Amino acid sequence: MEATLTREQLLDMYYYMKLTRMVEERLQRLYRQGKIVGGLYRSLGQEGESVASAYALEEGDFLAVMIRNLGALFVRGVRPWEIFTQYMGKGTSPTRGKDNIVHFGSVERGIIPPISHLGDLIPVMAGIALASKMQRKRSVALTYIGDGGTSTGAFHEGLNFAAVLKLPLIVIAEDNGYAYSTPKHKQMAIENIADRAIGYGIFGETVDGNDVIAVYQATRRAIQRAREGLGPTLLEVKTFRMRGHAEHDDAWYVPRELLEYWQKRDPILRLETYLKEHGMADETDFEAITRRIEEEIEADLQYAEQSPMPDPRIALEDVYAEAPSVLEGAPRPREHAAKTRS
Ligand SMILES: Cc1ncc(C[n+]2csc(CCOP(=O)(O)OP(=O)(O)O)c2C)c(N)n1
Repeated sequence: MEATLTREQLLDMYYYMKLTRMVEERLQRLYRQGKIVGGLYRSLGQEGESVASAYALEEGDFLAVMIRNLGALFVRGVRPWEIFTQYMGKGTSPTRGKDNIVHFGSVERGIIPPISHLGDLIPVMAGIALASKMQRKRSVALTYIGDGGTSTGAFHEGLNFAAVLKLPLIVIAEDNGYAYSTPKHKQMAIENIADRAIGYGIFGETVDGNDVIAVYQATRRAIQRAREGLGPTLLEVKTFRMRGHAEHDDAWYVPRELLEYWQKRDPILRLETYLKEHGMADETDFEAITRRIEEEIEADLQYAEQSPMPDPRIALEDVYAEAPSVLEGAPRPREHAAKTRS
């Protein structure tokens, strides 16, 4: 690791990685207690790339995450209570219980809400980058895609469009070995996803995704090129998903040796080792950060647990149109259901 980051910045990234891991651990418990609405998708083992790439952004830039980029949201100012309430479908969640997981946006924080369809975020973020260019702003748009997602049509169309118009778009392609249970070699005939950049005439680079300093520096280079008008970057990060696709998947298809190999390259442990070897931090510092996170999580989880489930009437609010007048004075969904049952 070649350092250009200060001790404070490195410890800051450490905090965000640890926060991601500990929040996801709590989510796992909530999932097993049956308190989560829907599935739980963990980023265990790949927290580093999300945190480091988002950390490289500046105010005014735009970010859109996928299910395994919780760390990037935290860097942008999202707090654990927002994640807990989202996953629990509570009325106090950012989407007021209308959606779950990381499917929410926040214009003030430059967060564009994601879409479940793999690949579709690339043209959306190309559009955000186009708007930035047309308004002569310095903003860049950054988003993520898994190795499986890079085989979709939308990914190719979006990236090609961004390439032709030289848009300030940065796509982090995560090679985490598997797209659900499909190993990478069964869905693409190349070793490095970044090689695809050649086909679009854009800059491509592959970095060690579990080395936060390397990811941060590569993202900074991509941002600089984007701001200089040199167009998009396809930045590939090599990492590994240490759990199944979601909590319902026991990942039986992943060989144990592969997990052991990546366990030794855990991004959090690696940063700890780096900081210790360079005399920048010791166990006491790591413990203090962990304690701080524990307290933050406790308070936020308590709030989430005590939050009410959403009022069904809000399903008609914040949609594209006002509720049709025919619904005015109509019985509320629950009253209506009670009436029709009797
Ligand atoms: C177009 C499309 N096809 C299939 C799915 C279902 N699906 C959701 S996640 C996933 C696997 C994604 O693998 P990858 O892109 O490698 O990301 P990872 O989960 O490894 O981070 C699939 C098949 C989807 N959401 N969209």
